[in-house]
Amino acid sequence: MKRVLIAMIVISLLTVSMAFAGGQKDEPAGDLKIVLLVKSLGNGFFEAVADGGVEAAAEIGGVESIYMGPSASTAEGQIEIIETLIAQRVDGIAISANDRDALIPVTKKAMQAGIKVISFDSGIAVGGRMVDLVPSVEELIGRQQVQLIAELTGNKGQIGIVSATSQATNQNAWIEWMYEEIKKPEYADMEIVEVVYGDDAADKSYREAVSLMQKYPNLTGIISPTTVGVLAAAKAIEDEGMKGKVQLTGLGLPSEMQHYVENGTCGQMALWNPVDLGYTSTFILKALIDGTVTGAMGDKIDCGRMGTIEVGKDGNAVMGMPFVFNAENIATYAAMF
Ligand code: RAM
Repeated sequence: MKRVLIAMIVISLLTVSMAFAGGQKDEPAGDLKIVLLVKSLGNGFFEAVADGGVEAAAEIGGVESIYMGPSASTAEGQIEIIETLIAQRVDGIAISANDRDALIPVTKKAMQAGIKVISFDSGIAVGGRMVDLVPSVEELIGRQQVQLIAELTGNKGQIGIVSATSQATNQNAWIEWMYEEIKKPEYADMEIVEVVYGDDAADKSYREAVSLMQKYPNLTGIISPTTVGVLAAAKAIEDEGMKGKVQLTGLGLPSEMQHYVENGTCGQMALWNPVDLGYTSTFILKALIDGTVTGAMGDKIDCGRMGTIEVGKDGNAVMGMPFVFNAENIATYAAMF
């Protein structure tokens, strides 16, 4: 159903572009067009983000929320879409970036054309966007991942990381903090042996998790800070007969991971609410489009049910704290996202 909706939105956007191309620019202005451009389509996390965009658009009024993304998590795919959006003269774009630097020339071009651009979830570097909305403090997310796996392995053994793409801003930042956290004396018997990249594709993440377990027969745990990766790793652990031997944590979508959290394959994991990310991004773009804020440090943006978000240094804005899910509480959250 969601896919059909996405296809319809894409078609409606194409129609808009054709109308513009046909020289009908003088028609009365319709709803503001706010695009949520995600790393790739087919990811349940981003579909929940899209739900938040639609919710905010309905609440604000006069806003059309448009969900787009390339078929694979590449910067090239996103650049191509942004070029099209510039030609279509949309009003705002919120991007979960596949590369923090590679998108800058095209997002600068978009901003010069009067389009408001923010990054969310996975950031674009300063200069390539007006605000960067992160779900939570990067340091806290990274350190927490190590703490969660340590509780499951008894602070012992070899840990592998199944990440998203090698260029992902968000995963790379969190992994840096994991390496910092693991330096603490309480983790003296625990080491990160390798980071592998599943590219937020289910099949590649699965294969990488299997290879990791084969390469390191004494592996005690996997951290997968991506919703696609952690789901694939859970399947791989069970298929390889490693349940109970290899512990698993990560950043997982409760609706996708409920089964594996309840049966103990993934003892505990964390995440924030992706619906809130799409919702908040839409409110931030609306304020930038209206000109009530510019994304400067100290700007306070009214974000509906999320309250006021304050822009910090370098245009950074932080949404909230991650939740931790375990067998006791996952069912409640699985019904939400
Ligand atoms: C995946 C994506 C996304 C990340 C989540 C945790 O869905 O990589 O960017 O925030 O995992």
